[in-house]
Amino acid sequence: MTNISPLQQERAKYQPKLPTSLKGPVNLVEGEKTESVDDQEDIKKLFPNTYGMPLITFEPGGEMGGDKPINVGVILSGGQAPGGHNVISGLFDGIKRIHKDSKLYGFLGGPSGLVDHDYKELTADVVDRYRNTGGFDIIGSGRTKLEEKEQFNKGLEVLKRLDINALVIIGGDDSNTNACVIAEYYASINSGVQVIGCPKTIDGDLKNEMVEASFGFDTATKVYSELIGNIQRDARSAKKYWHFIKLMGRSASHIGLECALQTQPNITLISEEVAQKKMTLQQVVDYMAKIIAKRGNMGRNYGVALIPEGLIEFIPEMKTLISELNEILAEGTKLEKEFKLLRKSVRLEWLAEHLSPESAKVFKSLPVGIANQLTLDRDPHGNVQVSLIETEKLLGEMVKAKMKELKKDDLYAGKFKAQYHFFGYEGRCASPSNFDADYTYSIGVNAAILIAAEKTGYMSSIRNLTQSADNWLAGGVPITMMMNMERRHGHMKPVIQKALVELDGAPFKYLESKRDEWAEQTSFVYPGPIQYFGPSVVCDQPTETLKLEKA
Ligand code: FBP
Repeated sequence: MTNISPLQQERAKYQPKLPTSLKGPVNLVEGEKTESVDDQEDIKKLFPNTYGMPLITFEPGGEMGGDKPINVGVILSGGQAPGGHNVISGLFDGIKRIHKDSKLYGFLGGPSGLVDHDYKELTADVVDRYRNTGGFDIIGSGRTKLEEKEQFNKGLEVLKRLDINALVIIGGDDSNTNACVIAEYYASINSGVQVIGCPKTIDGDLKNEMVEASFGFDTATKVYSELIGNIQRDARSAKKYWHFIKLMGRSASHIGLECALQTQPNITLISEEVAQKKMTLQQVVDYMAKIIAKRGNMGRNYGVALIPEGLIEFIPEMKTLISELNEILAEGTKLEKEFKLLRKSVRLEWLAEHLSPESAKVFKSLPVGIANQLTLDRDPHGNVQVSLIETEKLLGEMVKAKMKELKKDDLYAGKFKAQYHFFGYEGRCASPSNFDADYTYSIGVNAAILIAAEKTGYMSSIRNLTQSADNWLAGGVPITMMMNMERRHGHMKPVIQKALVELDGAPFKYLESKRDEWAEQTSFVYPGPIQYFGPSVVCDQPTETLKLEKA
């Protein structure tokens, strides 16, 4: 017996596809100088060394590549996303291609590994064991925020000791914000260490004109869509449950939207739409109840509702409440310290007294469990940990009450029974789809070339992703280009702007055109498991979101 599954053994042999431009020597083409997406003056002032750099494209040919080894340190940061191991294997192969004596070091357990000097060399035999596998276990990940000069200087000590030329940070918007801050600092002190970011997150909210998708989104949404499809088949077979499915994705609803496009459920809530329409919690419940009643009155006492995990933050009254709670609970403040000293039983009451009268009213109306979940520790970047809030149950309870009311008024003749699910962790470490395996390997090789080109403060970017991998465009985007100023932990900070679902974008427009039909009819699609082998029309498809965005 071996602990490597037969599929894993086969996947180990998979050779990820690369864009033609990255297969041999490359030419670096500089594009236009860039500006940040917003707050240009502030960002320029904060990043004098890395602001305004040009876009970079790599084209086949030329002399690129070095005659000396390059040593690189790599960090996996934040939540797991399928393909992280392939970024590392691409990076490894890339630097070895530049010089056979190049070395790759992995900092362990996320950004803290750099500060604590906790690392290991990633040699060929280590890297080979992780090719095309899911997970981040090759070096582990973590959410420590790197923002203090002391941390950067401590990190620099080990980088210098190991003769490391560049640090590659594989992370989401917050981690790449950190990458940008470190790049700026290391450039400002002429440290000789470059910093390159790589776009990771299953949430799909790290994207813009130059970064078409974050890696992991493709695989994770395929896994969730398989599970949703299975549940839809169960719902249609048993005909007795409504399944309320909360989907990860933090603030943005990209995951919910993509899964809806793949599976055609009866209800899909999109947080960004709820915010735009300024819907109250009760209005969201009424919307769901109307569909449930309509189906119930037709004898269809079953269905599937997709709920983005960040929904609660987008309901205006909840948003105000959360931001007031964030201010009160901002780490290190007088109020936060006071709050932490209180007995658990009096905490909610105490908080209500410190909120505005409107927010106190909302706070008191919530089930105690949900109110408590809203007070849990923020993550190191100051975000509410939405994955810990049981929004699906909150909505389920409120819908149940509404169905009773409708029944009393003779507007509903069906039966409502709910089952609850939360899909998130199930998809984050899945074996990467061919798309993610190819995309991440390319991101890694591309990062190695950016390093050889002596660039810093850039994100490794692969575009044109709806084409075959041969035609993908490789290059670099200055991270400052994606930044704006936002309030975090009670202060204005430069951060990468999150990409939320665009309500005038093609993916949402398509959902909007279909959802009434999907609500009333049963139009379920069952995508089945990810296919790794077989016709490319089944195996190598990008997400529906990307296809619609690029159509
Ligand atoms: P990243 O933004 O770091 O990629 O994390 C994404 C995510 O999976 C979110 O969808 C989810 O809200 C969060 O991580 C959960 O965090 P944790 O792993 O700390 O429970």
